Amino acid sequence: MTETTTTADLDVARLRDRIAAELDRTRARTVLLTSAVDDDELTRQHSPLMSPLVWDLAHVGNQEELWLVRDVGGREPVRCDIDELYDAFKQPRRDRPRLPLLAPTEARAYLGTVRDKVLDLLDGIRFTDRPLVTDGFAFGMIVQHEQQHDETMLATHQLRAGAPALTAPPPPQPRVRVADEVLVPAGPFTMGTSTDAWALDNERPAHRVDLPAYVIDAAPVTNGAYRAFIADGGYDDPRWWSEAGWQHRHEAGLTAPLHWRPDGSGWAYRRFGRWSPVRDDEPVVHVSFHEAQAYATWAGKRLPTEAEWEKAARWDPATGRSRRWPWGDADPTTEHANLGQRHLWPAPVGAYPAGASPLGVHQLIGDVWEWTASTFRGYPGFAAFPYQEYSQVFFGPDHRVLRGGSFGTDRAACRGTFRNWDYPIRRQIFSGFRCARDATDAEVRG
Ligand code: AVJ
Ligand code: FE
Repeated sequence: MTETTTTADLDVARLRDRIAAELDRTRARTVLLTSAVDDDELTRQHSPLMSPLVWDLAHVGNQEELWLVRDVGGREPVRCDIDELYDAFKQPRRDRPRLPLLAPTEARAYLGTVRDKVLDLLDGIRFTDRPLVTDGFAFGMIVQHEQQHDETMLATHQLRAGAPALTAPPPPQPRVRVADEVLVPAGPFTMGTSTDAWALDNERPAHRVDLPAYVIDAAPVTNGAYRAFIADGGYDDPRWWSEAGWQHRHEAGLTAPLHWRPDGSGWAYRRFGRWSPVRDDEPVVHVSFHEAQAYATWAGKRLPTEAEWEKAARWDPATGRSRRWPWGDADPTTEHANLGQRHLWPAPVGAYPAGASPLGVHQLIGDVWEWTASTFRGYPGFAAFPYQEYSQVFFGPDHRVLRGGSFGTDRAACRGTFRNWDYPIRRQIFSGFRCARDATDAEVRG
């Protein structure tokens, strides 16, 4: 009998290698985030908004067990006794520290056991038997899930009161001067995707959206611009705020972004346990949707809809196509965007000229998640896959969409179509924004 290696075999081998590499790279990040502090810091709750770090850790392993070991692999459970503890819908975040959670050592052992089984079953997989494994989707979903919790753990580290645990080099300096605004001409573009193999259900399907001409900020709103809003009494003037925003501003006593404090005549910003002066040319981070919306109104603008954000990020006027990323279809390098926790805060405007979109819109990917005006909804033709609890149960008026990823987002967990969402009052996430406005008649005529 002769054995032949077909192109299909090589493709399968290449996909297996890629999955193993992504799982490995992601686990190294999880280990970094959970070995940087001692067991007490891992098991305490640093904010009622967040889980103890050790909950995120075991939850990541439990999701990997549920989807890859049990569902994809059809194997025996590793630990079916802990499913309930790590079910995010059964355990509200504020109650998690009082649960009988696995201790850090047990959790690490559990993750190791699950991962060994996953690598073992990956060895024999063909990626053709069911939609769940087509093009390695379930593995991609689990990589993204772990990366999302890694970003959540990073936000927990930012909330820790204890000694600094994480370090990274500062982001690059500006290389170009960036314009204030960019005109996006009227016309249709393709929003979402039907072809990106690891895109999640809420990014699907691709559909045409026709937009009138609009103007969008060429960069995220900076600390310097935001300071001007504060200095102008923006937090004390109800004209700029929505009714819900104004009410929240009072109840929560908001006066500046989270992690800011007055510093002489200016402001300081606490980044992962260290105070430093607020730098005017960096995108503002740790603001809520309500603050973003108030700023935009004060500036005579508004927040972009997510369709406006995505057209500015993906639409290529030369071909009419939508790209996967602002710079093209290739995955980001360190030249394109401030992603992946390589730096611990946003990069100044102008630091990533290679990452600009064809229309010249900068820093759409990385630096800060950008609040949009849009509530989180399914696209026309949406179908929940593989479970309703990933996206569908969050559809409705309560959540606003954020786009683009932050300095703490991994490249596997963002792209031009990726949609994040949160409550409009939240700001412990790495959230900023840019503004947009309708184009004037003169601008439309050129
Ligand atoms: C998409 C970031 C809003 O963290 O709640 C993690 C991702 N879903 N585990 C979240 C998620 C299930 C989700 N966000
Ligand atoms: Fe989760």
